[in-house]
Amino acid sequence: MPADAQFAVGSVVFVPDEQQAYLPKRVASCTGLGARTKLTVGPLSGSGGAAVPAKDVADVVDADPLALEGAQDMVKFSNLTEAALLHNLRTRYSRDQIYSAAGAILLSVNPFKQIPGIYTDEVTRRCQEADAKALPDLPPHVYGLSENAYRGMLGEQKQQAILISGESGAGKTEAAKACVKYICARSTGGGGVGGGAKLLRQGSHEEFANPILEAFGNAKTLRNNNSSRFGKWTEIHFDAGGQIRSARSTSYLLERSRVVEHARGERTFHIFYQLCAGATKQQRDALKLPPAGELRYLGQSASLSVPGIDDAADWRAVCAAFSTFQLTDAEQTSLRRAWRPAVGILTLGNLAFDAKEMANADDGSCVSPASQASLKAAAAALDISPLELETALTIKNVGKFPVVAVPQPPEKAAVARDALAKALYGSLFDWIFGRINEKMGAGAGAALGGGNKRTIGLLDIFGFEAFSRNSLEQLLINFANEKLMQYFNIYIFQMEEKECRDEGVACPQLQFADNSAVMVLLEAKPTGLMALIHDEVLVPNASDANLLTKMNEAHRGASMYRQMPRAQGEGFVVLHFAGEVAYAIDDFVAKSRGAVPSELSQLLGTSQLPLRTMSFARHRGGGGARARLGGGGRKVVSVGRQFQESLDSLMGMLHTCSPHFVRCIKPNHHLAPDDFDGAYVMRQLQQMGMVHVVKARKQGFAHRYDFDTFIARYGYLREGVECDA
Ligand code: AOV
Ligand code: MG
Repeated sequence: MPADAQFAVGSVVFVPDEQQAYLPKRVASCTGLGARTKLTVGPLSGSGGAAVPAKDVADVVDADPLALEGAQDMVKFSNLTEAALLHNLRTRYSRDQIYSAAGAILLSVNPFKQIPGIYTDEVTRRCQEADAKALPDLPPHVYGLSENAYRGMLGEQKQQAILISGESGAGKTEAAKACVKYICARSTGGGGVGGGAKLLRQGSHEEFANPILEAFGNAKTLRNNNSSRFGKWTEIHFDAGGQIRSARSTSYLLERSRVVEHARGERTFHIFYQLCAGATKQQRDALKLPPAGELRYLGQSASLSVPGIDDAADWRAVCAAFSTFQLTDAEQTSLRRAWRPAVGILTLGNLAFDAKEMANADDGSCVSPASQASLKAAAAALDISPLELETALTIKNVGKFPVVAVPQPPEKAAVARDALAKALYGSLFDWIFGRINEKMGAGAGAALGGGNKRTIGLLDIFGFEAFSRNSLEQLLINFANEKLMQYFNIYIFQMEEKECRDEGVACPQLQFADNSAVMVLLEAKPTGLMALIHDEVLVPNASDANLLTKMNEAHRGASMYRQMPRAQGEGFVVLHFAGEVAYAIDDFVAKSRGAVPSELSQLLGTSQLPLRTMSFARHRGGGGARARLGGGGRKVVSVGRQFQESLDSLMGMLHTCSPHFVRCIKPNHHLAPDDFDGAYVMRQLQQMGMVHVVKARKQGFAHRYDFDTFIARYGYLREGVECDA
């Protein structure tokens, strides 16, 4: 290369590209240095070339040969750039190698197709039989990562956590399922044990827990046809011999609002469509289930069926899963009764209210004549009196001495109806979760981690969300992602620096995507956004407008906070680590209260259904934002505060674990196989702070063991090695 040219003719460089972020090109000619560089590039093979636009020249970088090859571990690049990371993933993806490593972090690019041979017994065996020296050199795989966690659990005597992140549809849930499948297979071979452990060892977590949890907790969204609408922490507990003893899952923030409304092109939870499509005539008659097309909450015909989803077959899988459960007769009866609240919710959705009726009726009720049948059906399904249901929805008791019955306008009755449907579904979901936990042998009420060091936990939590319209749900989800990012930073970067200091070795200055400023904005007390939202619920004149005023006053001028431009409506903007999100303030206070009117909670207490055994009472901690029915005079815990508390307890536990990170990437928007949208993938890599991560891993010390563990794993290397010292 001439001394006065930036790039050598014939060398390969990564050139900015609007659609693909960067593409590899061969240098055809190059003159000048720095800002004066004039560059023409052509295809990798063949001749010819075109000038690189002046604005892009500064971003052209030499291509690392390993990235062109598609290397297993990107920490090994000598010329580490974001272009190299991207191209390495692209090259591997084109060969159906969906996994890559960045040191100890596993990257997974969703193939959106079944790739033969990647989850076979042979791959399991290879990971299981690899010795300590060979394991890190195996092709990157979730099985290898799970094997590492399994060995860590046995060897380090420390809880292990597999933390899976990525945006909606990136493959988190599928990765989590693969990990559980591997771990179940890995720990088989011991003597037979009863109950949950046996079910797990047989791999039945796949066969029965997943179909049930996905039926109740997943839905079709625009981003994923099987999107998890809740976060999940699953723990698997082992005995000293490494055999599974029990398992337990905790759910976080079920998106209950989806029960009553969903965006165009999306659906409510799968279970409702499965019930309608799959129940036999006899079951439908017994449940008095109206045809799906008549049920408003299902979104009418627009979203009843989805190409690629067979609701009737899925219903059969859910029913079969319930049988695999090995339930007692009493449990089966109780579960069958769980369909009744589901029907109750669907028929409630058809209740309509109108003001004209209110004027005519003696009792001030506004239930429309056309929905009298739905009122009866909902009351029958919920095993309560129709008259009392009507009264509870349409009349509010105000004051204490005396109590005054105030008829509610149609809009308020509709809000009460939806609040009831959401609370019922939340309770049904918690109840199903509890039954599965019992069956898995962990007991419904066990604490996170359960104090058992021989545990592997898996976190499959909703990714960062930034829609055109965002509300409290998105703020909580993004708050959870900030917390995980903070944990990731602490683990990867700060611990790296601290350990270097503690060990007395020189540590390079590490750059990382520090999100501490936004964490202060969100969780500082007493003026962080989470605290202000919680406190607003407690004041007598609470309103969305007052809340917004308080937020604006507390954070005017803060670097991570802005008022939403008026033209977009009333709200605020947070500069999250993964990008800016504008939150509309409407309904923040009501959503944060999340309560069901006390009239309705009292009424449901009279039902003979398992509703009463469902967790209608308010729970503090664990289990996320549950249905809370008002009344009872207990201390108010807002939805946000409850979520914050359950996250804090999860984080507290994670800080005692050895983490294993899986970062999932979605290759394109339209869920298609063999389609790598470079610009879209690049945005995800940037949001994950991946370039900083790989640089830090390279500069720092990628693997850390205490002395004893190190000797236990690598002691064999001493044998036959002559030592000068
Ligand atoms: P998510 O959990 O990350 O989204 P999923 O795990 O549900 O995403 O994956 C979405 C879809 O991608 C799945 O239904 C599969 O069709 C496909 N897929 C994912 N991983 C694989 C794989 N390893 N092999 C083949 N197909 C795969 V969300 O739950 O929406 O954030 O809230
Ligand atoms: Mg998921």
